[in-house]
Amino acid sequence: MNMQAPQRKKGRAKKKSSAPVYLGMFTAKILIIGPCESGKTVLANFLSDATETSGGEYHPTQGVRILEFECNNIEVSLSRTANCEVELWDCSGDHRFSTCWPALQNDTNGVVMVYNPDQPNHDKELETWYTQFVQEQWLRDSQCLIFAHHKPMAPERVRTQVPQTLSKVPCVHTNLDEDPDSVREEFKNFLGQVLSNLTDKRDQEELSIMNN
Ligand SMILES: Nc1nc2c(ncn2[C@@H]2O[C@H](COP(=O)(O)OP(=O)(O)O)[C@@H](O)[C@H]2O)c(=O)[nH]1
Ligand SMILES: [Mg+2]
Repeated sequence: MNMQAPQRKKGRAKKKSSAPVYLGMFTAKILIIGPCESGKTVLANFLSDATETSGGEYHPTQGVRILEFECNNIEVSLSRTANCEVELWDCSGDHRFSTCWPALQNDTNGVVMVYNPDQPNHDKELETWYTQFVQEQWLRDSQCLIFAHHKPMAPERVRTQVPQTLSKVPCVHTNLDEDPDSVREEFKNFLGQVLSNLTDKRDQEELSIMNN
């Protein structure tokens, strides 16, 4: 994409404009990962507006499902907006599919980790996913988001905390019954971060081409 700055004539006063700059249409590959039965598929369907329902029965995802949808008017940074074609990869939490992980990880722009804070073992699991999919893939923490997902009518228990290793990753609590809009909003903000990383990388590449 051409990102040339508009040329200005010398001597003229800069005209201030408050209208946001539109950066164009991007494509982003986002993975949804985390322990089994944490709500990854439910959240992926919700975010992509898929009408599929399981009627309350649990159907474990086999390997991966890819959902495609458009998300528009994303704020990438102050006064810069973009549209995005999202490829949401709803991955199975079952480690028997780990042979597919390299294919899932290839060209990933962002990772959403989902866990159930009512499940005492989920913190350890989350750490494993983080190590494999973020640290070992050299992704930045700003390319990650944690959804602490609350299922309806979950019993009040001692809530599992996000482990220390993931303390720099933003974590938001999601409850589709109580506040579905904030889930969409948080995801959109996250896409802004992902696109900001993408445009920074592209700007750097353009600069290094110009300097060579
Ligand atoms: N009604 C409702 N059910 C949920 C919600 N989140 C998870 N579930 C149920 O919990 C089970 C596991 O969810 P699923 O998204 O398939 O988990 P995954 O293995 O992480 O993909 C399914 O039976 C879902 O119907 C939710 O927000 N609302
Ligand atoms: Mg699933």
